[in-house]
Amino acid sequence: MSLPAYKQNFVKDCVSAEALKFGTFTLKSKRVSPYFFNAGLFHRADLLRSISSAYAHTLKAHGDVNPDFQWDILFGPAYKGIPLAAATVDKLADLDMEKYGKKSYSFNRKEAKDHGEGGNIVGASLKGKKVVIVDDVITAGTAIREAIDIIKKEGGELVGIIVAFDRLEKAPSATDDDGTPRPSAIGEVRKQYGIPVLAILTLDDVVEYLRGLGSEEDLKRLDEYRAKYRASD
Ligand code: OMP
Repeated sequence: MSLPAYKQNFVKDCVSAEALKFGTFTLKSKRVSPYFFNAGLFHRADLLRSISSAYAHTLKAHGDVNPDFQWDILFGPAYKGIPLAAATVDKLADLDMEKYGKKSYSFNRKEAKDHGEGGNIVGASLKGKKVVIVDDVITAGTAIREAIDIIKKEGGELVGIIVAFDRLEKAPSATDDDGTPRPSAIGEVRKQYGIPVLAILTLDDVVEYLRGLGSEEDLKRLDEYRAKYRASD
């Protein structure tokens, strides 16, 4: 099975920008990973276009086969999510102006503002609106749960989440190495909120892309890591 063109383009750009690196990396969870995805490197104009159009294609592809997936606002949690949400609504409008031209973006302030227009949200008000969160990576789920709380507090309805990369690994815990199957933080969020959590790329996509292209050694280490930490859903 080959990857759709938008995934192939994105994974190529990830590798050339070194946003996807192979080696030895210690994660926030203290796991030692043979690869790391760093969405912060997509700051150059051509790369911002690449990641935002990949988010846009992923959202559109999901919406095309799930007509019930209706939303009003892309919410980019401060700070990393801010440019991603803004650039992605722009790309969606390029893909289909009629369908997406009136969609909005918004984001939270990290510091509450008590003068001028006040409020903690910049961009579209979330009140009574259907909201999709745009984020980079979810590993333990700490950051995404903060964003979910903000949306609830502002009176929005969370209808979906999109991330750039799904590592497909079980949520970190003290019993990490005992071989017990556990869901990923993404799987837990899907179940708890009953919403789709979409990803442009997953670890499986990367392994598929690298077969025949990447180094045998990188692939072997990825396979071993995948087998050890693979989430049960
Ligand atoms: P949590 O879901 O709160 O653990 O947040 C995910 C965080 O994991 C990101 O914000 C990064 O700091 C970090 N991360 C990556 O960005 N890329 C990876 O490939 C792996 C991690 C990680 O440390 O797990």
